[in-house]
Amino acid sequence: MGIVNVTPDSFSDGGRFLDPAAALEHARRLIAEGADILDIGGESTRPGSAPTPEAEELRRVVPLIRAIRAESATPISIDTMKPAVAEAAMAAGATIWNDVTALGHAPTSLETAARLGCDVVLMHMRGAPATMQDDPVYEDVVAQVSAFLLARAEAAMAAGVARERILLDPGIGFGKTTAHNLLLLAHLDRLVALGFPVLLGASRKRFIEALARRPAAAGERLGGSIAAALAGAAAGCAIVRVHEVAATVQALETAAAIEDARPRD
Ligand code: HH2
Repeated sequence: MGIVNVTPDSFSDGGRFLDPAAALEHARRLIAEGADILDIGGESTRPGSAPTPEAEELRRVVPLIRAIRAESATPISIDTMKPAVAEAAMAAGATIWNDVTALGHAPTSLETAARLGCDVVLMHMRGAPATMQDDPVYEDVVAQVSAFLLARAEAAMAAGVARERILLDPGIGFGKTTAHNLLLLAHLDRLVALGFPVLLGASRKRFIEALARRPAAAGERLGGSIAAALAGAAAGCAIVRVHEVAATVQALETAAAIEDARPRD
């Protein structure tokens, strides 16, 4: 899944693709590099970010989705917490609702997802982006994130979302310390064992710099991003959400080929 952020303030590429022509060009490039899905976002969820008004978010994402759909069959995901934005995105040609609030932001989110019949990504976040990094504490982060995701999947199904439409995401960096992120990355197999496809979004996130021996600005975290993507693939994650598609695809292909060549007993 390649990321197209149409925002002025995303943590790693804010402002680069706010211009519609630049965003479309970026989407084309990610498809050419091997993205199987494009994730379009019009509201930044980086730590401390302010909410985006609905009309502005619609203005950023809907024409872009239409333009991509007019020239490509690559599946499109809309990264939004607003039901009205998800609905407009689906009408424009998206088929996946990626919601960092696990359909918990608006009272109508669950029923809207059920009515739209789209795939839904349910992500774990602690609190809201404005405050989520204020001293996050968990007793057992893997167990708590798993329990939360399972409860949200059950709520979605109770509202009428089909089981096979649901994907789960641990929400790396969303209300988590570096230690929490590492525990989640080391136990992705436990999330996969819940029985839903798992999406992993670790690309360019801050924990990579926290682990590095040298400072690494957001655009300098490709190595760590690939390491996390490979860990996700090895644990059975279905989708990795990344900024740098070409290098990630190459890494995944090489890792898969090495795995295939391993002796089996
Ligand atoms: N991370 C970000 C945004 N959306 N969605 C899912 N399902 N999983 C994630 O890990 C995830 C996400 C944050 O990254 P980015 O899109 O690069 O930045 P921003 O939120 O600042 O636009």
